[in-house]
Amino acid sequence: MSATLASTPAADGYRMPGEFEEHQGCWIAWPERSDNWRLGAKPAQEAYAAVAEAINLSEPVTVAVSDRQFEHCRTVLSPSIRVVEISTDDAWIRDMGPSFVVDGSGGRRGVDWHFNAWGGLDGGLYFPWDRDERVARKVLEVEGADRYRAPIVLEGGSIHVDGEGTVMATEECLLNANRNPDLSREQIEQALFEYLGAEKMIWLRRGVYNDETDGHVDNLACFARPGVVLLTYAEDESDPQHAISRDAEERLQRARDARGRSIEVVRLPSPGPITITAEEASGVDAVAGTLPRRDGDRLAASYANFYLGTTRVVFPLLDERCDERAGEILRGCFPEREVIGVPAREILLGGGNIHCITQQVPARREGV
Ligand code: KQY
Repeated sequence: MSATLASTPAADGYRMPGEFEEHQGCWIAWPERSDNWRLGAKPAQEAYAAVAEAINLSEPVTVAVSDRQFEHCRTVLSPSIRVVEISTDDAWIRDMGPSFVVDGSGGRRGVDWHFNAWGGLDGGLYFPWDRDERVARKVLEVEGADRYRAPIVLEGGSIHVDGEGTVMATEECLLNANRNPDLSREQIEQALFEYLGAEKMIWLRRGVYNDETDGHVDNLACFARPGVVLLTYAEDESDPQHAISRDAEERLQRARDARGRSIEVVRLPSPGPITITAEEASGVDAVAGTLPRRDGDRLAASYANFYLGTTRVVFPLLDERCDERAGEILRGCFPEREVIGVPAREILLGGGNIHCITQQVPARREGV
């Protein structure tokens, strides 16, 4: 059972914990739409299954799947992975799922943001999106967590928190006219503070080059822990990603977090540039209203788009020239966790990566 509450997380003493804090589990939604995933989504399903299995060794995974794919999904995944029927429009539970918040007395609730498929009729990625819009509420029903209905359009991948009062996001996404055109920057900040239990905003300018989400921060940077941010950094000055990363690094170096700390930036290599091949593009069904996939288009590849599990970090393998280096950097940042790379090109082809297809359920906290 899940009640919808009229108050806000901040008013009730709840906060969104950092992803590096302990989890109870993780949700993933199963891909199947053939106008986003090539070859009827079969290669993407294999990649999603590998991610689910890798995370399931860190914390219990639940997969949301349509009735059409239930038998197949149930058959290919390990029995210890819970599979539940939930209708979706696509498979990005970071964005359509709830953001969980906790208090210090064992409470756990969820924030259900408004979802408009990354821009609605003004640059959104598909139409309609009403099934995605209901996913957060259904997940909260399954989890038995009460729900806050936040009054703004927001995707979970467009924010990162340090769990100690700081929110990080890009202006490109959150201030985009296709999300909350009637709200000022200050009103958006206020809504984030109320619904995430936070008090300080770090604004980056732009997300990864050519990111179809309008620059989600989770593809560019993330908190490894309070005071430390991992940032995708293109060293090649002729790559448009270089100026974006440099600007983000400068902003982070000037910033102070909610506790007044300065931020240490750890650079991750930028893979590629990686582009779609003609064969890959031709495997995607062309449908009016869905973002087309075209031969030669640059993909928004980034190692920052990883899942930070309780005992394992699961990161995307994207470019054999720098996969190993990315893994080493992550191992250096998370010495107490196992760091595992999973082939992720098929997820990238759909427009995101491992962080975008996952949603952690934090452990309840008591006595804090
Ligand atoms: O990166 C994400 N958080 C989601 C990407 C959605 C892409 C839809 N084609």
